[in-house]
Amino acid sequence: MQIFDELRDAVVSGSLDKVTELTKKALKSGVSADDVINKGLIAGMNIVGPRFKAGEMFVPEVLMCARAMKEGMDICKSYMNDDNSTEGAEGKIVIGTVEGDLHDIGKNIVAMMMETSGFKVIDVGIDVPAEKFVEAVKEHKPHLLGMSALLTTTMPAMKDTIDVLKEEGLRENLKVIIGGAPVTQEFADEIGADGYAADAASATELAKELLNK
Ligand code: B1M
Repeated sequence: MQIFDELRDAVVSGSLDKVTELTKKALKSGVSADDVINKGLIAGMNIVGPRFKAGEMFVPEVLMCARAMKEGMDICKSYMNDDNSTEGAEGKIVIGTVEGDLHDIGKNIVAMMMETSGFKVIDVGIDVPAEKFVEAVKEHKPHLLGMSALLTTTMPAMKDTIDVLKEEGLRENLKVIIGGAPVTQEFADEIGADGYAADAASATELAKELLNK
């Protein structure tokens, strides 16, 4: 569909105005928010990633793409959240990006999808130290803790958080799920997480499965 190509290109060029306009246009014409996100916005970031890696795009440009993408997601969220009546019906999750890591696009998509699937989501943000995750668990008493990492160097912070949860006696009644581009099921097993998900839809399914056990 042409609108998806236009949206994808608007994300790649980091144009906030164009992404805003096209996202609204697509949603108003009846395209689902899921499709706008997956076929337009994420498709754009999938082009940005390799270009960034190849040195063809630099941090300031990628930040503009991220900002445009976030705006598009916020607009989608307002469409998806028309009916909040199921909020919390599936359970409660505290979610954040681990210490040292500032990437939040994927985490935000996971949070948004969980929220629209009936979870109450407490988003503790980016660069979250183990102690802050633990504080949030104590305060909100969630069923699940979700951690995201995009850097190989910040993956160990997931294990650190699980270790502190154990020390504080908070691990037993809590399901821990992890994700992010460099994270794998093998890593999840290695650090004692309850599960790994490759994308936002799988994260939501996994969360439901874990709570229904
Ligand atoms: Co960064 N960055 N970045 N970056 N960045 C990567 C991750 C990188 C792979 C690019 C590359 O060089 N190839 C590379 C990491 C290499 C590595 O560790 N092996 C990298 C680097 C090196 C860096 C810096 C060090 C660059 C520098 O400064 N020289 C720096 C680090 C800053 C820091 O965190 N301390 C940096 C900075 C940035 C920006 C700020 C410019 C920007 C982030 C903006 C933001 O997030 N607000 C940025 C971006 C955008 C990227 C890439 C291009 C795109 C990431 C993204 O948003 N993808 C990325 C390249 C890439 O991944 N191909 C890259 C789209 C998003 C929808 O996918 O996040 O994977 P993703 O989320 C998915 C799944 O992974 C999953 O579901 C999501 C939705 O489907 N998922 C979960 C995510 N979290 C989950 C949690 C779950 C379950 C599933 O359960 C709880």
